[in-house]
Amino acid sequence: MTESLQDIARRLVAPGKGILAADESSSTIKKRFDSINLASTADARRDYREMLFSADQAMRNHVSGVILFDETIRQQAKDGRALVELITATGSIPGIKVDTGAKALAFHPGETVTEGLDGLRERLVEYHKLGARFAKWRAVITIGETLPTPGALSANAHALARYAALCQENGIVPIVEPEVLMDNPNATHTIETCHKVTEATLRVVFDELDRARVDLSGIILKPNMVVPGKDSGQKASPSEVAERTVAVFHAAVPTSVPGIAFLSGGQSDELATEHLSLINAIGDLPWGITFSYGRALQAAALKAWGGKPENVAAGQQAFLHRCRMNGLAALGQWNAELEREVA
Ligand code: 5MM
Repeated sequence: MTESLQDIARRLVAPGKGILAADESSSTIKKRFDSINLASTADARRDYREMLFSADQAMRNHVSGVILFDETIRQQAKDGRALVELITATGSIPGIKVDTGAKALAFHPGETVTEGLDGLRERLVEYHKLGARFAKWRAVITIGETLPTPGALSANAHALARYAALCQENGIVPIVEPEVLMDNPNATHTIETCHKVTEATLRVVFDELDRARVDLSGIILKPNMVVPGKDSGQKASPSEVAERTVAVFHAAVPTSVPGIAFLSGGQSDELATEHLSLINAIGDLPWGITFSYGRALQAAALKAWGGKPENVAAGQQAFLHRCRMNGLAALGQWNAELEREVA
């Protein structure tokens, strides 16, 4: 039986579970591998992802879905099984990144628009056959003295909406990711500015989704949290981050959206977990709120693995630890003592 968009979306934000963003494009995974002095070959990328997806306990108990890159959805594990099969065997749902990246937006210096709409309908049909049941598209919004501009906001929101409609037409749940950056060069903006820009961005995104006739009950929103820019010198308390983030959602996210799954955006592993937990601890929220972390789930595992087959168990252990901590955060039950105890 075909699962409905609503059922898939609800499974992605099941209590205590969240999404592993493993959709690094070739240039990003190369950067990650550079940090452990590992050459980024197709086999090394396969080995790394195989290590993560076969971490049985982590996947089974804490990972509702995995976002893959085009290469990965077509790759086989060492035993010949498709990597997608490793994921489904744990009960987790395979997903796919379908945008082709953020490109300079004409007449908008310092801003980008995310591309990938050409041929998307046909690609979605193929990805569905390959097992993907949800997709992801990331729009990038930069804060600067005069940024973001209305032109960049609407171009990105429009593309997100067209992508989301195409996904739903093909039985695929769209993850709608408008990321307001915290770690762009010279990110001196305050938390107050991030608050305003995130709210304005989400309003434009939901206007465009509505105009494109997207069914909000069959999407997942993947936003940033409201935090100060990394060069601002401002130190916001975790509770302020949580309160402002939830205030933005109440102002701009319709309650028909079933789930919100955060990106980590360059926050430290532990802070990304703490913020998520405090957000959930606020309670009485109409959305399922969880993680869809890339760096904050993988950084420790990548380091422990180091590209060496003899370190697979250590890499999986580090991955399990971050998954457990974030699983607790998704329930609003994480605390720092627990983090150190288990570590
Ligand atoms: C895993 O990183 C994703 C892919 O980025 P590139 O296309 O640049 O390689 C990225 O879209 C990711 O899914 C989100 O930004 C969340 O990741 P973080 O690391 O911010 O949690």
